[in-house]
Amino acid sequence: MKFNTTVRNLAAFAVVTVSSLSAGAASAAPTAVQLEQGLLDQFNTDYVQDEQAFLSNASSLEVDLSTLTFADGADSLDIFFVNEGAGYRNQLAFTGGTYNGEMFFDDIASRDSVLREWNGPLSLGQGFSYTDGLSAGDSVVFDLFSDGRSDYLFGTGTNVDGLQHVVGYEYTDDLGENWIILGFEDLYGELDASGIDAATGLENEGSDRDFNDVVIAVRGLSAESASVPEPGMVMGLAGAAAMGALRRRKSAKKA
Ligand SMILES: [Ca+2]
Ligand SMILES: [Ca+2]
Ligand SMILES: [Ca+2]
Repeated sequence: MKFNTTVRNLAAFAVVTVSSLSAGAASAAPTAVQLEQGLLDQFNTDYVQDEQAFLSNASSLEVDLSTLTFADGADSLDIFFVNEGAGYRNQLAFTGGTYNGEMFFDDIASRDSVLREWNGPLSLGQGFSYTDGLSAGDSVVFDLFSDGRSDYLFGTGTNVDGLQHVVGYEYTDDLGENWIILGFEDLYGELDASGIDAATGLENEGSDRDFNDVVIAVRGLSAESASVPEPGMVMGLAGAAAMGALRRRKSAKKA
């Protein structure tokens, strides 16, 4: 009798374990989604920089990307591929909530993009919807793996070349939904820099700083607007409030 009880308990335990594991995996898996054509066209027109066109105001971001969070009231985090103007085959991941380095596009190339590849697997506007694993206020960070070599985050401090590699824009659609559009630069170094970077010993890649190497649109995030930074000024984690105070002090001094 005791033997039978043990077997039943073990069996019950095994069933519970398996079902909770499979439920967890299923709830975390993203759903494939497609961006509405009108919005895709709009984002391509407004936010995809011409190939090799230097984006001179990359340090004057509309959006302070260090403040990206999962929005209060959002049902899901939806990430859509808008375009790519890159010869490299890049990867993109995000971290936030229960996701740690979640790779959502592992080969960013398309037959229909600015710099197309015949065997590119992505179609413009395709994306993923994450419905679990994020709570309102969770910070969300995106990470570009440049052809599997360097990885670049928002900001300058953590990037190997000390430069900005992401620009962000905010867009509100006709339904009142808020979008964050991110444009990434995948080449190492300052504009047109070549040879070895004396500061790091790494090789400059003759960057065009066009920030169109990957462009994505994301729904379900909120961010603080960036104060227009002084030239060369690095936005810290102190955020918009501290920035506002600093600007007020500067204005007062000038006046
Ligand atoms: Ca490009
Ligand atoms: Ca390409
Ligand atoms: Ca570029």
